[in-house]
Amino acid sequence: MIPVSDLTAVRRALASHEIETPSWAFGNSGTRFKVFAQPGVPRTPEEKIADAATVHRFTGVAPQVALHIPWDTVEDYGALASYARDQGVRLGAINTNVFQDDDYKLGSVTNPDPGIRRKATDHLLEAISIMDATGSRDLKLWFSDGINYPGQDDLRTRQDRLAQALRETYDRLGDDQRIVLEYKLFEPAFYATDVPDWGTSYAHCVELGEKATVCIDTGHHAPGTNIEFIVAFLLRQNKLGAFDFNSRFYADDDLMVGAADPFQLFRIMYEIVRGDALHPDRGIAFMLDQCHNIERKIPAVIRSVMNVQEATAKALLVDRDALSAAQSAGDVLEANAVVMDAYNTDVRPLLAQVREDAGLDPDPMAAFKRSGYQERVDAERVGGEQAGWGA
Ligand code: AOS
Ligand code: ZN
Ligand code: ZN
Repeated sequence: MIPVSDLTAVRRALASHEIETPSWAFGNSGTRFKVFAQPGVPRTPEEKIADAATVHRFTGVAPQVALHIPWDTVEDYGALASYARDQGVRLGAINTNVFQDDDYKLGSVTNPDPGIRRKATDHLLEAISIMDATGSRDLKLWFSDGINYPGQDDLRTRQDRLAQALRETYDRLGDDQRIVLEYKLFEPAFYATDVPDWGTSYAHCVELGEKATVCIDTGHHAPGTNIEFIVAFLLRQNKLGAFDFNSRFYADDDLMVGAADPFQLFRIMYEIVRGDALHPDRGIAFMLDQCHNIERKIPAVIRSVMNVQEATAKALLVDRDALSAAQSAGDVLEANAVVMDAYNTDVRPLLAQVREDAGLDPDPMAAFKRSGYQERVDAERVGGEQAGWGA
């Protein structure tokens, strides 16, 4: 592990790391079986932003909140951006929604009906206009498109339709804007999804150009997939744009990141550190994409942010010189020991110190609990919104 005397750089890296929270994590959500409504959930996009700002106030590393359109539709997006600024946060990725409309039963941008493809692409273009108003950099694209049965539609033609919609969308991007294209193995389509894996996303992004990059949702792979390999590969190609962090035991569970497999999160963050891609200037968006169906939402997001920080701190503690010496010497056990030493370090005191240095409470969970924020919004907000899932 890195000697204590060298911790300044680690502390600096941790202080500059940024994690983006999703507006929908603060709303009611559930499974297809039941949505358990909670008191105090936001009724408006502004209230979601206020909750995200609360997470930032206690953690100091979550200054950006992602929106989902149309769940976060407002009249004036410029005004929403200044509201966010007043709360101490910025508006982040604009997530598009071409999956929650009866028209999209057979797909959105890959639908056999050209009229429906037009409607879906127009939504993506509208999202870029929203980005113009909010100052957002990232257009987050996730397509639920796919088919349930062999023969239902032509796999190859659907790729052509996808490429066409992506091209039109890409050509509308401003200089400082980009597409982050997410993939997902299955669900809601059960036989073939049109963007099922990182290779498909990567190939479309390469074809589009440098303003298109891949988004890795950690819950969207087959069990056993080596996600850190994907991270290393895409970083090497300059094609990793974003993460949707969450954790899963079975499929796309959208549980708190780092809850199911903190070791996997550490391995992912190690590749980020190894690729020198932690600093916000490097352009990787570390977003959360989670639903808190039964636990209270704001503390769950605070816990998730802390889980990412803990994995990151451990990744930063890997003694890279010792590791590379062991690797060059072919010392398998020593190389593995160097990595495991860092993983097995209790980094909570280090993170408490980083927070104190930033003028924050060393224990964000306890500080939030003491603040009375939850009780206040529980009393003030009646009739909170459903996030959009699990209706
Ligand atoms: C869906 O499974 C994806 O994770 C998308 O990122 C989706 O848009 C997100 O969950 C927010 O709705
Ligand atoms: Zn996602
Ligand atoms: Zn998902």
